[in-house]
Amino acid sequence: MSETIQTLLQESRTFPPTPEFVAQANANDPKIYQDAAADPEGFWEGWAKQLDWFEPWHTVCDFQPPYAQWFVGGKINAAYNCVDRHALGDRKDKIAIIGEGEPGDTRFITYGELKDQVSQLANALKALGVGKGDRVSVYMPMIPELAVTMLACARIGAAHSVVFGGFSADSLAERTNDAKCKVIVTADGGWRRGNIVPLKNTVDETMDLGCPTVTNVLVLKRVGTPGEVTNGVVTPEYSQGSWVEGRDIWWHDLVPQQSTDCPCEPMDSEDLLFVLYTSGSTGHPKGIVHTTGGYLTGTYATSKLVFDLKEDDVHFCTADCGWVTGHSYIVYGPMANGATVLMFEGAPDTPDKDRFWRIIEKHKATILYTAPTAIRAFMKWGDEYPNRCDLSSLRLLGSVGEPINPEAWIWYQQTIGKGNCPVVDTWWQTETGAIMISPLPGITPTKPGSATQPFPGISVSVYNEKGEGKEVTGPGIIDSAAGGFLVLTKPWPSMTRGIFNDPARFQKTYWSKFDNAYFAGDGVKLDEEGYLWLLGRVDDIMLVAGHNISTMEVESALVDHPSVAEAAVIGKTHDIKGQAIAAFVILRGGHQNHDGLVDELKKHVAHKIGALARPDDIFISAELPKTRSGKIMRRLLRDVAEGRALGDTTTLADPNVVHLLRDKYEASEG
Ligand code: 6R9
Repeated sequence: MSETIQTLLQESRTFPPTPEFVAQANANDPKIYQDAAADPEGFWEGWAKQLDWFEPWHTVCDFQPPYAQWFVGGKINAAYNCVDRHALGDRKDKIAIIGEGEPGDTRFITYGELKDQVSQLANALKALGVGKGDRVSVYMPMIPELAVTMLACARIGAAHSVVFGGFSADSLAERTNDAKCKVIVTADGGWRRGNIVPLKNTVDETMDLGCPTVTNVLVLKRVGTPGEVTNGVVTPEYSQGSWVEGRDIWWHDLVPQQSTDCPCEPMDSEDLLFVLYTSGSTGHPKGIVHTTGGYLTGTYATSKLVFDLKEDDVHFCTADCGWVTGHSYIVYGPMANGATVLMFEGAPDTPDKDRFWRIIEKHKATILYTAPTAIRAFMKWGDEYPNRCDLSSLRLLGSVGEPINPEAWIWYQQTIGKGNCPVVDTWWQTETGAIMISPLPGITPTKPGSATQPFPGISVSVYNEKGEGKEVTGPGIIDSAAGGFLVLTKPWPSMTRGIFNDPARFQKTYWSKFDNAYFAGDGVKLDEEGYLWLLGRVDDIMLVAGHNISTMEVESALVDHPSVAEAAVIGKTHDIKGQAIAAFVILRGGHQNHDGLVDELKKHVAHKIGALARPDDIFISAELPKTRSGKIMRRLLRDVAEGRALGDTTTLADPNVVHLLRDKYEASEG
């Protein structure tokens, strides 16, 4: 981005916290921002002290860019903090995990039971030769045993590498080999839209590709054999894979026999807790490294303040543990707080499009944390689904994963929150470990579409191309509006400690654009009141006739039109303008394409942003190419619009979508 973003979002609605919410909020004094800004290390140290340590640290932070160490010299165990300290205290009989299977089978696991289950699995892993410093691949459905496995690894000091169950054998092999995992923990299968995801079969294919470091595959029985019945739902035919004697071990043959006694390994604050692979724009995935003390401190503090976690909350984060959101806001953050978390195995439209709302009603969930892509799908499906369920237990709503357009924000706040729940739009990354930019629900007036302000103790800088810029440390602590690159210059406890076995790539990807500063890859705009507006990845900024326009602004304007459910916008090479705007649009339920609609949409964008943002092409489509975590792959849409061969499609949730879309697009071009 060579110049300031020209077109600012025209969003002026603000929602201050209600007095009732403020009165009970975990954070309700704005002074927290000033105090943290004056002494960030002291601020974080205060949070670290709320965790249980075996030995104290001698140094709070040692920052040698690009690496930081936190709570140096301290000894701690993440499983102890997430399980034992609750099980040994007042929360022994409190529900830790509510597991909602897709067939509707429900399990309730108390902290006391969780301690036993985690310990037994930890002993089983030890029996398979896994110890401190080893790595374990985890390839499981979203059921309680996934969290149990992560915590069992943490208990014995082995690092987990969770691989989302939708990934292929190639992806699992690449990640398993990069991390040199000793064991793969999996299940026979998982439920998804009434079908079985054949996890064990994929692990067999993975092993056939060659995983020389893997000695055993531990297999949980989840779906059983075809014809078996779970909660009235019959397991359909699926590929069960084969059984390799000696290598494959059933969970039920090994784990329940183990002792429920397994000491927590005292880990160095800076010992590896997990590796989590994220796809890079090029090349093979990056193994993002997180260590123990700092990561736990960051996720603990943000869970408590951003979600306002209380003893009676039921926290429903809809992410899969294959993504960082599941690591930080299903497992480590909420459980370090002793919260009750919900884990849902299936799809939001199975058996019907009201599934999330039924789950909230059934378990009286109080906090919902989901992604804009899901919210837009719900809008498209129609209000009848949430409206037929009792959502009155909800008291706070969160969003993560992408910029949330104001229309979706308002819909979420009104249709799901009934106007009574604060909405926290949280910006962060796999690499940041914990939430970095977000409202504090008892303090921050929100603006739909803005992630608002840095979390206390976090400084965000908005840089121009030359690395000049402004630092934002709290509400209003800036002097004028600017737009540019989102950069973090000060260390924070949960920051990644690098890319597994690839320090050069770490330096190059994040620390080379600006001196001694972490470049997040996102564009951001700062308004006059010090609010941050995330604009998406910088590769998603278009340069149209000399103007910087973010794809997200145009998408927001399109989704603001009553007939549009979702939009993806790209810059398409143009002889005169440099780039021209092309949009792919999905209509809302009940709306049909008709003569004049495309023109109406173009006018709508011109009206909302300005004539320069008027799209040249609008293509009405049934679906958009998305990654498995729901992010739109604009790179592929550029290939479609520019008539190029499609680039790498392996990270797509459904590669067919983009092929179909290309065929239709080309047909429409005639
Ligand atoms: C937690 C997670 C990180 C990227 C990030 C940004 C986008 C996430 C956002 C957001 C705008 C938000 N992103 N939250 N953009 N507003 N509230 O999603 O991690 O999968 O590593 O993705 O997601 O572009 O850089 P990860």
